[in-house]
Amino acid sequence: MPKRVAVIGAGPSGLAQLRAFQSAAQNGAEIPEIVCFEKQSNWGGLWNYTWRTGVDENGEPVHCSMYRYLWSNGPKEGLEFADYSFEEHFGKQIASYPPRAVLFDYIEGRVLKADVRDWIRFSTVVRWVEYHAETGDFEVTVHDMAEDRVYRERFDNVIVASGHFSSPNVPEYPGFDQFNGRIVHAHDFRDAREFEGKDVLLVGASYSAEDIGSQCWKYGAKSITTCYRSAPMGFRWPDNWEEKPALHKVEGRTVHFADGTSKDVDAIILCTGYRHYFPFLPDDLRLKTRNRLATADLYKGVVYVHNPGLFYLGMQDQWFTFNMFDAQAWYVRDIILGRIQVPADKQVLMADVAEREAREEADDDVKYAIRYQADYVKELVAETDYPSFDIDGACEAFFEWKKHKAKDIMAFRDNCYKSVITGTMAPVHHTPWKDALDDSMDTYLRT
Ligand code: FAD
Ligand code: NA7
Repeated sequence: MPKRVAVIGAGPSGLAQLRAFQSAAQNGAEIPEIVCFEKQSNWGGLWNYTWRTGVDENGEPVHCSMYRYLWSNGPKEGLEFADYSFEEHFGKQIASYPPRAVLFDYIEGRVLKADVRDWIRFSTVVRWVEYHAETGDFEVTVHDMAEDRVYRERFDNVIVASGHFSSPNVPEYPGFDQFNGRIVHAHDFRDAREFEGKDVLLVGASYSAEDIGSQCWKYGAKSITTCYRSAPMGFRWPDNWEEKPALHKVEGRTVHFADGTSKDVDAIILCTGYRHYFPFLPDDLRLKTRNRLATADLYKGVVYVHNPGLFYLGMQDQWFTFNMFDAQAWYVRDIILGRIQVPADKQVLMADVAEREAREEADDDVKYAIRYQADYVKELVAETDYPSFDIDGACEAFFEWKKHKAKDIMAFRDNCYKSVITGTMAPVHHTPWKDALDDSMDTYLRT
C-alpha cells in the first residue's frame, strides 16, 4: 500500500506542502497519496476574503480574519516564493505592498501552475484526528459539507496547516455589557467605512491595532484612540490619533484608562490577538503554545515531539511567512520521503526545542528576532532542494521597513525594495497608500 498523507488546511502553509510534494514528483520521486482537507470552498486560507463574520454558510466558525482594503503589512520582498517570483506571475515587477487581492492571485498562481487543486477536498471540515498506536497510523474524521456526509480515513502522516490567526482572543472589561455602541474583535472587522465619522477605540498595541486603526483613519474615522497593556506602539500618529495606557473600565459611551483619563467613543475594536485552537485534536496530539518564534513541542519547528508522525506548519509568530512555510513544507516532505531522519530519541527532540526557546529569549531586540527567524529559514532551506535565496537580503528589506514605519506610519507603504529572487527593484506605486481608496487588483496593477 502506498503511504497516505493528510494535510489539514489549504492556506499558504497547506498549499506550500502540496507544491513541495508536486515538485518532488515532477523531479521523478515517488510520492505518497496526498489528501488535503479544506473547510472553505476555496483555497488561500486567510487570504480568501469573505464578507461573512460569525459562522459560515455551513454553520462553521468563519476562518477569515482579513478585511477589505487590507494591504500587505510588510514588504512583499520578505515573502516572495523562491520558486515562483512576482515577475513570473504578473509578467512584470510590481510595487512592494500589494493589497490582499493581488497577493491572493499570486498565491493561487503557483498552485494553479503546479496543478494540485484535485488533491484538495473543499468544503470538508476535519472534525477529529486519532492516533492508533497498534497500527501506527492516524484516523481522520471529516464532514463533507457539500454532501452532508461524515466519514473516516486512515493516514500514515498528518500535517496540521490550519493557521493560528483565526480564533480570537476576546478579553472582557468592566462595563462592556453596558456599552452603547459596537464592540467587535479584529477577527470580525471587515469594512473601515463602517467607522467613517466615528470615534473609535482600539484595544491592543500590535499589528492589528496599528493596521485597523490606520484603515479607519484612511477611510474617514473622526478620531482613533489606541490603548496598550504593556508598551505603546510609539509611532508618530496623525493629529486625530492618540495612544493611551491600559483600558480600565467602560461607563456608557465613556472609556476610562489606567492614567485616569477618559474619552467618549462610538465603537470598540478588540485587537487583542488570536489563540492556537485545534478543536479537532485530542490531548495527546494537540499543540499547546503561545504565539512565539520558538513554538513549544515542535522539533525543527515542525515535528510534534510527542508523536513524530504528526507535523505542524506555520505555527510560529511570523516575520517571514510564505517563504518560511515553503522551507517547512519542503523539510516535512523530505522527512516523509525518508530523505531526512528524525532522531528516535525523544530527549533529543525536546533538547532541540529547548535550545530554540533559549535562543529566542536571549534578546528582545526586533532585529535580533528577525535574524533569528531568518536563521531558522536558512537552517531548513539548507537541508532540502528548495531553491536557496538571499535570506539576508530579505532581512535587509525588513530592517528598511521598520525604519520607514518609524519615519511615517501613514506612508511606509509608499516605499519600494529589491527582489531577493530576481534582483529587480520594485517600482514606486502610482498612488500614495493614504490616497488609494480603490484597492482592486486592476487599479493596483495599472502602471
Ligand atoms: P491560514 O491562512 O489561516 O490557512 C489555514 C487554512 O486551514 C484555512 O484555509 C482554513 O479554512 C483551514 N482550516 C482550518 N481549520 C480547518 C479544519 N478543521 N478542517 C479543514 N480546514 C481547516 N502575512 C503576510 O505575509 N503579510 C501580510 O500582510 C499579512 N497580513 C495579515 C493580516 C491579518 C489580519 C492576519 C490575521 C494575518 C496576516 N498575515 C500576513 C499572516 C498570515 O498568517 C499568513 O500570511 C498566512 O495566511 C498563514 O497561512 P496558513 O496556511 O498557515 O494559515
Ligand atoms: P498580536 O500580535 O498577538 O498582538 C496582540 C495584542 O493584543 C498585543 O498588543 C497584546 O498586548 C494585546 N492584548 C492581548 N490580550 C490583551 C488584553 N487582555 N488586554 C489588552 N491587550 C491585550 O495580534 P495581532 O492581531 O495584532 O496580530 C496578529 C497577526 O495579524 C499578525 O501576524 C499580523 O500579520 C496580522 P501585550 O503586548 O501582550 O501586552
